[in-house]
Amino acid sequence: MFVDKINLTLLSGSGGSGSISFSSKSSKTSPNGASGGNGGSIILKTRKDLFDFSHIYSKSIFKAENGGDASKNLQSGKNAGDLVIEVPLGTSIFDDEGLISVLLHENEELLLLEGGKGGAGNKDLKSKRNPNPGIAEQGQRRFKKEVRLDLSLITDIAILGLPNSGKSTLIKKITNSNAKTDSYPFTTISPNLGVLESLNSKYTICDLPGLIKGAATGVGLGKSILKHLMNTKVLIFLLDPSNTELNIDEQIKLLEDEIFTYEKKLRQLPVLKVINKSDLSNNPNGMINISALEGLGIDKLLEKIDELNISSLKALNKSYLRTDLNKNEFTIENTTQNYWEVFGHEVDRITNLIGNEIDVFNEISYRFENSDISAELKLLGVNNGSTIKLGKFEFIYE
Ligand SMILES: Nc1nc2c(ncn2[C@@H]2O[C@H](COP(=O)(O)OP(=O)(O)OP(=O)(O)O)[C@@H](O)[C@H]2O)c(=O)[nH]1
Ligand SMILES: [Mg+2]
Repeated sequence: MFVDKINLTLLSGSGGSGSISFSSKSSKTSPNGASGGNGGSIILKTRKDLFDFSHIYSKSIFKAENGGDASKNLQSGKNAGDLVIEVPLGTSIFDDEGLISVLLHENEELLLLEGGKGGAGNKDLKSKRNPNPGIAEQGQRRFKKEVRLDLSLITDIAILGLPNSGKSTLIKKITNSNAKTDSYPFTTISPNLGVLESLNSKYTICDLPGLIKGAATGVGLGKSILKHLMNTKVLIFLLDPSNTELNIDEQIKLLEDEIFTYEKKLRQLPVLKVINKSDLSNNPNGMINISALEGLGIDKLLEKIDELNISSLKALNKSYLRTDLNKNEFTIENTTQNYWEVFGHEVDRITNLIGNEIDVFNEISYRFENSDISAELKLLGVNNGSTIKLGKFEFIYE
């Protein structure tokens, strides 16, 4: 089964906790609690020989390992390995805010979800303010993300036509594909890929399901066919003179209408208009005439393909990466008058401390005062005496 859309739930690993311990030499003690290990991140990586998501289809939840907790006396926790999910070239990644990234190149990596950072031990929390802290950070909690992956196949040439025009017969004839062909329409319901070796070059070709009127607005397989055109460089319109409903010009019009309605920039791609089934009728037309079934005119077609110098052409899709990924975020809610509640990862970073109560309180106050949250609250006009809730901590703003 060809899977070109998939939803995944991603969970990175939590960071391990730092430790609280002290070395004591004679009467002097000094903190020596080490840091916890980082949790595993989730990375997408493209692999050239993948052409859909069927290898991850049965597994929709991906969970990276947690970092190890630190032990006493300078023993750090172990960093967890990253979880790498392999995807085909041409993968677009979306979350509920929209497009995150488009991966088009071989071995391209996207750090999609960072692992939780390991917590600092009391050794690393030493400061002028507190040279002998009895506190450690807990590991940062895991991050969770729901994403949708959508594939637009990367090919040199896409064969388009109405149902039954002979697209699959053609790809079978000129490539190593063993696409299914039959005399009824809609034989092909997902793309077939093949590699064409001409005298000069090698091309990847894709035979798509038949296009019908309304495809661009979702009729039939519509958009799930047309999206593959975003990563191809040349279109072949395969036209069928034996079609009893639409003549050649009407077929061209239908294909153009649907393709350009879907995306007007597709006008930039070169189109080879090819009349198939020329064994059945004479077509004294300026276009390329072939019979995919009987192999007539194929040499001429390959010649035309070579003339396009496809390696110098570009597909429409561009690499893309949204920049706000993995940001330290927070949201502030002013639920009732003089009561401000703050949520998000930045809150965790400030408050995830364990140990001696006074040291914990002092450290949180210090972090809060130096954080973007404090600056934002000022901008929002929070009054002195208001209550601020940060995670499970509440305090009065002054
Ligand atoms: N006479 C003749 N018949 C052909 C030729 N090419 C394809 N056919 C026939 O046309 C019918 C449809 O061929 P397919 O290759 O399955 O057509 P398709 O465009 O892939 O069809 P869909 O996948 O349904 O869109 C089959 O019966 C083929 O044998 C040709 O050059 N000459
Ligand atoms: Mg077909």
